[in-house]
Amino acid sequence: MLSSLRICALLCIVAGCSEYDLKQETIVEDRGDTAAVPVADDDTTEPPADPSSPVDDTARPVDTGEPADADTGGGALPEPEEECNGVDDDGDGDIDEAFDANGNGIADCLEEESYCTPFDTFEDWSYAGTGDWHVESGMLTEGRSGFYDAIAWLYDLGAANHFAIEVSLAWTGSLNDLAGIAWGVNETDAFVVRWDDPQGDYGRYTPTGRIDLSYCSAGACTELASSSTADLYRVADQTFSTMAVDVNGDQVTVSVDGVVVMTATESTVLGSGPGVVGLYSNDNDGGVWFDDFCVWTELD
Ligand SMILES: [Ca+2]
Ligand SMILES: [Ca+2]
Ligand SMILES: [Ca+2]
Ligand SMILES: [Ca+2]
Repeated sequence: MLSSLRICALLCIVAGCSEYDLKQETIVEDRGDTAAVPVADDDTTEPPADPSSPVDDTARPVDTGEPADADTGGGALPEPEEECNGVDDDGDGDIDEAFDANGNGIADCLEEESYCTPFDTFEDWSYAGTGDWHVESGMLTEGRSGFYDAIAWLYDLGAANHFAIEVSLAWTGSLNDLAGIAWGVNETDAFVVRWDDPQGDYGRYTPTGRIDLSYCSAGACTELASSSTADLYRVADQTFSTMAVDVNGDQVTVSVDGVVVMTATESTVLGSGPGVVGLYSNDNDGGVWFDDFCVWTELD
């Protein structure tokens, strides 16, 4: 017996047992059991208190308030995505944004290329007046000294509420005045968007150059809108810039090299084009050069 007790005591010492440890274990177990019961009791007692308490009633509407419901609903519904369809699907105020690959202002799915020429020939074109129009090295050029008003035109491309016209423009020499795009042409009458004083040789504008929208009749042009805020200086070394006109209802937007340089709301352009489209030149002593002329219309 004694030897057995000694062995037990020894084992107890080696294992690190003590009376204190045993008491601790018991306390921990008791606390856990005691704690678990009151918490469960508290949970069980809370719901009956809610319906009878006015404070809880007040709290309920806050819990079931609209923001919580709206958040749940917003997360559940998929956000509408913009599609190319002539409708503002995502409701951001822009129609078919990010669907204009060529940047002409007309959505890809709705546009029709009505005409495009790299000016290898000038055979389909007509012109009136004293302009010196001719094709040279695959470009259309016009230029001579003296005041004149020259419009070259193509055939009738029909009517559209939304149309866009683009051309590449360059200059050589000096004392170049006005060059641009024409539509709704009836020989010497036309709507024109013109780029004036591109080399600043006449010092008319600061910064250099100016864009205007005018209606010209037999050489007399009535200005409808203009802007000279953009720097439109270009060296006369035959380097091309792109001029683009977007007419959407009564809204006219003019861009140069992809930057909007003039916007106007002008009721007289409603239903004006594209019709007979063309190019405009006035008093370009050194010479203006045109290339890659294109016209697009938006399908109904
Ligand atoms: Ca949109
Ligand atoms: Ca759309
Ligand atoms: Ca486009
Ligand atoms: Ca001139």
